[in-house]
Amino acid sequence: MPLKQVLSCIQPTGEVHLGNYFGAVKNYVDLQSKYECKYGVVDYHAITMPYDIKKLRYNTWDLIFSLMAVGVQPENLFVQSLVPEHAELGWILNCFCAVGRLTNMTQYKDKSLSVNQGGKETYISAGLLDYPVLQAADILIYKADFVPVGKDQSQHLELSREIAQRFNHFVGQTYFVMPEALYTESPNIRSTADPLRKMSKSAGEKHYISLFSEPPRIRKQIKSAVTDVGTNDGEHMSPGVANLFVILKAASATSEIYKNLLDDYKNGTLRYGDLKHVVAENLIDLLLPFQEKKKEILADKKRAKERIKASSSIIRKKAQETIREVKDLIGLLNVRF
Ligand code: AQP
Repeated sequence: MPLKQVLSCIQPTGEVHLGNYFGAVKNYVDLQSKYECKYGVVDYHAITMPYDIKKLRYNTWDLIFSLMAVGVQPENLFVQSLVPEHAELGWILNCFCAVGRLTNMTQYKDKSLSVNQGGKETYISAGLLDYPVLQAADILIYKADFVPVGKDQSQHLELSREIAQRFNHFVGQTYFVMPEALYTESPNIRSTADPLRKMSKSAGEKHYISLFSEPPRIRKQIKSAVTDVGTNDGEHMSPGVANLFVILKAASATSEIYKNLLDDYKNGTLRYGDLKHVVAENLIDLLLPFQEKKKEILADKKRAKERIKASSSIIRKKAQETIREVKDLIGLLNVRF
């Protein structure tokens, strides 16, 4: 039996944070032993919001190095703009998606609001509206069975399925596979500075904890995490405390520590300072080996870049095959020059 296909993507818009890692990237690593996996660093997506040209190129490579450092195998990694067939399929799939579905997307609404924050005169790009269709192309082009993502992406994945269904109906055959989301046990990490919003880079520096921050910064960020304003009654856990428990469970090698602290919480004896200390130290224990590994990769950047160019070229072959089939199916010309 051929192995099931896994595909997921991540935007090179800055540092990898705990939300990305516990919500999706940890699964990227674990799934590699069971499935045929492909993971894209999606730079076409990163240009849908205002951005800095030099930073984008830096961020693209930095994200590649970070993913390698946490255990993603280089042969499974590719850079989206090195596989331009994603954009070609994206165009075709645009014609199988209603505009109204795109204007209704939560992320479009949130991000288009943030574009105009800060008083800078700018505009909402058509790319921002359209990026869920490109995302559908990212997934469908590899006929992925499973897509490891955080909960914030569930609406986009549903749209990918809808687009696939509409396409299949039009061509009169089950051509595209219906992709399914794979969630980790912690698919929704909140900002420690404001637990009512998700941990995210675009919300600003205090709203995310980078995997590659120095230990003193991690301690400081966890120490200043919002817990609750009232007293702990052992029953109604506030979003901030719940988030710290989620992070601890995801980071901690032993469930014993987690269980003991949770018992303290239930008994009303938990001191938040103690919880924060344990969370910070467990995080640091988890992250230090990643940080060491990244230093090794950075010491031979050239080699790492060559490996990713090679893997992108191999992965591209599969994307080209799909494009040829799709063009045949919908009546476009297929000429090999
Ligand atoms: N807070 C989160 N909890 C769980 N999963 C999360 N993901 C992102 N934030 C959380 C998951 O990480 C993967 C990569 O997502 P992305 O490319 O959208 O990452 P991002 O743009 O870097 O995420 P940010 O920081 O949240 O960016 P903005 O602020 O621009 O939206 C996805 O699988 C996502 O679900």
